Amino acid sequence: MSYPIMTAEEAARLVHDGDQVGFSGFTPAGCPKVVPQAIAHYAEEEHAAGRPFRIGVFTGASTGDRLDGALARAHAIKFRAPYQSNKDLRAEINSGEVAYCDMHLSQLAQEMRAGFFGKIHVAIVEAAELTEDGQLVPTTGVGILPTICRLADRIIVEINDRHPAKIRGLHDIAEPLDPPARRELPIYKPSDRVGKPYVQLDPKKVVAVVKTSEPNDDGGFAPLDEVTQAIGDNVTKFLEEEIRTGRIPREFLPLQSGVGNIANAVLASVGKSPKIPPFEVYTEVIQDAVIGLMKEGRVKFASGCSLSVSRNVILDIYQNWDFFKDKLLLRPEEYSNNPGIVRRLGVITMNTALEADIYGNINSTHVLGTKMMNGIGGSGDFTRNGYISIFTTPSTAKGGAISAIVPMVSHVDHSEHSVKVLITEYGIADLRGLSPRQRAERIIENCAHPDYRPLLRAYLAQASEGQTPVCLEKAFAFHKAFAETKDMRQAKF
Ligand code: 0RQ
Repeated sequence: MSYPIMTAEEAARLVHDGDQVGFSGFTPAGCPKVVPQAIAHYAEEEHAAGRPFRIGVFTGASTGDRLDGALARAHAIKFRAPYQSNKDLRAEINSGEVAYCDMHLSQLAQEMRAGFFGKIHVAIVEAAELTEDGQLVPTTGVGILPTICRLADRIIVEINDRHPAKIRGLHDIAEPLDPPARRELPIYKPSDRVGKPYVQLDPKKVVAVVKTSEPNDDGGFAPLDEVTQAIGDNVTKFLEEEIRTGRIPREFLPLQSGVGNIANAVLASVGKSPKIPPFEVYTEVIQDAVIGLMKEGRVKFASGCSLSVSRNVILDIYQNWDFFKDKLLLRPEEYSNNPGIVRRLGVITMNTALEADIYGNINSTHVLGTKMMNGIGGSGDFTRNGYISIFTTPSTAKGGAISAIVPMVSHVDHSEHSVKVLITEYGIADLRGLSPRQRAERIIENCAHPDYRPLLRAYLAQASEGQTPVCLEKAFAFHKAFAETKDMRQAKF
């Protein structure tokens, strides 16, 4: 069959007010680019004509500015799940204009299939190739791609010729059976394949094919500074000691690392250690540091859901495809983030906190308790099930006016039960096997910024009762001080 070739503007008109729309990709990698922008323009025209136009947006994770940013600025989003990191969308979420459902990424596809979100009308997906019989080869991000292609009535495909046909084979695409028919997902090492190198879709559902050459957005990373370097070195020191004592097997275990500057810096530092053998990565986002370490022979294999790398790095990968093709694998997030597989493989997880409390609870999502930053993403999928789950954070934010170590977190994403190690630029708090009282001592001593240690000790002195010594009256004294004076150091105990 021949597909209807259209412009992005024509394709955008196939999306209607009230539709629930699924998009491919994970981070800006693999997201459609020109059709979402055209939908944003169409929404603005509809609004100008006095007609409503708002859609539900489902993605793998965060997207590019041409998707979340453009649609948010056009006031075209009424519902959003499961993760975002765009400043304009964040503003709409925090003002209440967009209903945002922050959730564990591994669960989204199953919950969509189960009908928890209602009907999915349209799938808009990026592809490197689409054959006449409906084999779709994704690009650099997968996310929920196979599920939305199956659930949607209408599929719009952006064929992006920046991604060469030779990447067929980069992907391992499968969807598990749903309960009660589900069996184990047979991945026993990061390089195991369980699916096909393409998404099989029904060609009759393809209502438009749009051709483009647009590259992924290129965020880039901040250069290492003293703080991120010290955090990376502390993580490395911790892992080296675990290998030395035999608590981590000598051949090492697969690593997961989160998104952002700190995660990228941590992985780069771990990779340089001569005491850590070459290792594998089982993660969701493969960032620049992994590719650099692969070239140095330090990373043997990386399985993820997206290749979220800078533009020069993706060019390097495609130019040296023979070297990379048997070292990289991209899967749907239902597999890359699957809690059962993470537990089975013994993945060592490394994620970033906004704030941690002295008992070991982590807030990764809400600035000062109420304002959404990005979302929990895959951090919960990995943290709860990791062999050892590590959280890193600089000890302070905003020039020292905010302590990342607080008496009580203002929002909980990862509870004390899931968090095994906390690391800042000042040191390592190994929390394994400790009671809340012991954890509090260790976190204050090893991780808090020296300016805040006396304040945290003063708090703890007033919070002396119970298994978890919380002083309910003063638990949010840091946050209250910041709200009143813009400086947590003004907290009074
Ligand atoms: O803001 O840039 O305006 O100064 O938060 O902080 O230190 O640059 O950290 O870029 O690594 O992101 C938790 C957000 C960290 C991220 C988070 C301010 C700080 C700065 C960013 P400015 P940094 P990073 C899998 C893993 C959840 C999802 C996850 C994240 C900005 O790692 O979204 O782990 N994690 N996914 O100044 C107020 C505090 C603060 C604070 C920092 N306590 N209060 N502001 N900031 N601490 C990936 C996926 O799922 C796709």
